[in-house]
Amino acid sequence: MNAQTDVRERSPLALAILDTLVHRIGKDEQAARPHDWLAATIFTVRNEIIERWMETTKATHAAGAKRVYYLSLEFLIGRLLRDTLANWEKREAIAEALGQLGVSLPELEEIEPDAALGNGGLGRLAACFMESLATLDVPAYGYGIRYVNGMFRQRIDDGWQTELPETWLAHGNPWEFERRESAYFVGFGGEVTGNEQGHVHWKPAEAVEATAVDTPVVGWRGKRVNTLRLWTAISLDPLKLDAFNRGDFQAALADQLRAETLVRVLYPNDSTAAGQELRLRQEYFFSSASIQDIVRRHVQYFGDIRTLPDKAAIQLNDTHPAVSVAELMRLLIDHHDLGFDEAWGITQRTFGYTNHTLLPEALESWPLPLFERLLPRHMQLVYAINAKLLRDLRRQPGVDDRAIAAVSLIDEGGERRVRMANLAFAGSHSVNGVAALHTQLMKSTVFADLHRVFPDRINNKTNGITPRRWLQECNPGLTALIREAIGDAFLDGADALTALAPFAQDAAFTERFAAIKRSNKVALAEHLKEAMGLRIDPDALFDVQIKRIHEYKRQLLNIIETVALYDQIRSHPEREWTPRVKLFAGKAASSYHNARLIIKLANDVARRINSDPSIGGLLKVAFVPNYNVSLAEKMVPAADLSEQISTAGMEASGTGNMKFALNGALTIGTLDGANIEIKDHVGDENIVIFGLTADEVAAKRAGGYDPRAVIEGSAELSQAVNAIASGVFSPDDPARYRGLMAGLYDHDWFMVAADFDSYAAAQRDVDARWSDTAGWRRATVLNVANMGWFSSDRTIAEYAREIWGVM
Ligand code: 26Q
Repeated sequence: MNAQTDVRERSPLALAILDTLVHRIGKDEQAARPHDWLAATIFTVRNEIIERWMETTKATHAAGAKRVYYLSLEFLIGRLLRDTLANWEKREAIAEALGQLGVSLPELEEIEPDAALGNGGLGRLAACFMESLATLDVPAYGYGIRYVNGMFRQRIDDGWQTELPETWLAHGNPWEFERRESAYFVGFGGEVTGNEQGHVHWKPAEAVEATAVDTPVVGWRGKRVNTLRLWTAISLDPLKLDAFNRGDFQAALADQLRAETLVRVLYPNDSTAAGQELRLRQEYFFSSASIQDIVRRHVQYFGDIRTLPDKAAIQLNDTHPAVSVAELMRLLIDHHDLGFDEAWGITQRTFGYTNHTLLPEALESWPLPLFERLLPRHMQLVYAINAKLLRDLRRQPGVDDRAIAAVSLIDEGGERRVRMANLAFAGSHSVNGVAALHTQLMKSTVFADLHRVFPDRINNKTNGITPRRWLQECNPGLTALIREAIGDAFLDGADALTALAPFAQDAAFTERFAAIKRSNKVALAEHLKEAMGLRIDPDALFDVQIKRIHEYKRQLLNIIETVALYDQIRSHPEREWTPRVKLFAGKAASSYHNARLIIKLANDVARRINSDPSIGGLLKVAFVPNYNVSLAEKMVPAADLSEQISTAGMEASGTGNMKFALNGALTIGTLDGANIEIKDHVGDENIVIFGLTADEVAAKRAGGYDPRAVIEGSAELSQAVNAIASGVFSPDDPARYRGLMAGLYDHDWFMVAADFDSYAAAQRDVDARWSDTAGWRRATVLNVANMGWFSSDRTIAEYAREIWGVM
């Protein structure tokens, strides 16, 4: 840290931080370590924010305004200090104050742990939405779980992924406020009894207490501060005195353990996690606490539970909180004495449901016996809802048994299961997809029958990203250049970025733009050298694929093409190859065998290529460990090429694709998810599209696709696949990739072979474009200029008007 300035020159803000350090952290300047300064800074900032937080809450209350509740099992918010200071417009003031204390703000920002309370896109979307809600001055609460261990930390050992616990709370969390007074009982199991008056009573066998922990969410320019409310669990009576009196320490400890276990881990997005009892417990725990909290607040402020839909809009982030539908029904009927039909009307008018996936194996369903054992009252309500749903259906003309079976909340094929997507669909007035193609496919595939019955329910809300974090904060150089060119309007409305378009023709401007990209690449190169000893040339094309590792996202296609390119460079050293750095990062669900193997393959390929002097440094490959929000903030601004190469029809939207394009990377991608809308906005000439369309993929799958013939018909592809299969990249275990490659020959579900030639040709097109420096620069500027529409402010404004009825 820097030399300290004279004590007399300290501003009130510096003195406030110092005072916090001493009185709150209990350290003096000499003893304070970086984490102490970080905590003191956050506490000081938080103090200022609290006033606005209370103001906004009071104003909402006074206005009797409708509130939005975003229920999500994931909030991938990352670090908060830079984001909060930037939005509060206090970053310079705090930097200056800390400077007077000999402390560097950027260094503090860099040691803040990521709140990694999510897997990937769905969790990050929830975080962007929270920021946009506050920015648009929408009264909103995010509800989720305060996982003690969020997403695991990834270490790469000899090329393999190792999962380590993420201990983000090790130094405490100065952002949060524990609200002991906001606590609710959440019961599990037990029995349901009824009396003669028809009153139902559920007596759970066990219960935990959900306690609220609040984090302030500051919108752009500090206009509004909303609340992210995460639930933690404590055992009902921590000491369980009667157990202790009887000397039953085991029982008391078991209770406590059960509560702690509930909020210990975030489940990965793999199908093996589905069906696990603890996951259903988590879903109910947080749904119940959230719905109780919402209902309590409504009754306290407005008195009458019947007006709930006028004052509360609850959005379900995928089906993970779908049991909330049954929970609200339970509270309305059992606690507020409403009749079934009235309760159902209120429920439907209150909920909206967002779907994020079409993969049938990813649609949540629970074995009926498990659901019934854990939630006996909810099981009854699910049956009652189903009876009404199917009864109404029967009255419609042309509804046959097949349609009834498809719409039913219970899957009767084989072991009976409760279908959470059908429950969420039936219990909501709005069901939305997250990109145009995705919404269209919802209507024509997984939800076809429900769509026929409820033709007005499905609607589209194309995803977005917050330009504060994903442009202004992660790319200050580019932000400054844009301001100089077109003024500040884009800071308050990203659509204004279109004013940048004419500058694409201005060579002096595009040169400065390119210089900023280069300096971001230098910064990333330095970081990677420090973090992993990697040496890369900032003048090479940075080709980046960073996202969860999944076969449908086709990291394998990229790796195989890299191997083919490597072969080409060796065979034709006389050609003019574009120097490339291929960067990969992402985590694999720990039980997902092929995803782990793909990580190992990327590392094996990297080792071999990087140590081959014969290609003269023209190609470098690296797998960067522990991908998270903070790493994305470093990699996105430094990318030249954004890999968005999922099998068409499988990526609901993607949001990484938006982040790259907004930071002036060109996309190489399939016609999938939001890539299609990105193409429509940036223009066909400024994006590189390849591969099968979703319709073509479906047709191929239906009509005898022969991957073996495709592989054998492509010299480049078969060479690469055979090299990998025969152990060229794994001499220590030549059989390592035999199974993975055999899968391509056998079925190739993800159409890697089918799209290979088209992808390889697209990559050579990228090379050609890169050689045309002026053309490349023009295209990158036009990407930035046309990406404003993908601001999550636009997305949230659409939700607010069309689903929630606020704004
Ligand atoms: C389900 C059951 C049991 C355990 C875990 C899960 C689970 C957890 C996380 C299922 C799915 C997820 C995450 C899904 C996800 O991130 N989907 C992505 O959502 C983004 C935002 O809409 C889209 O852009 C991506 O296309 C989509 O893949």
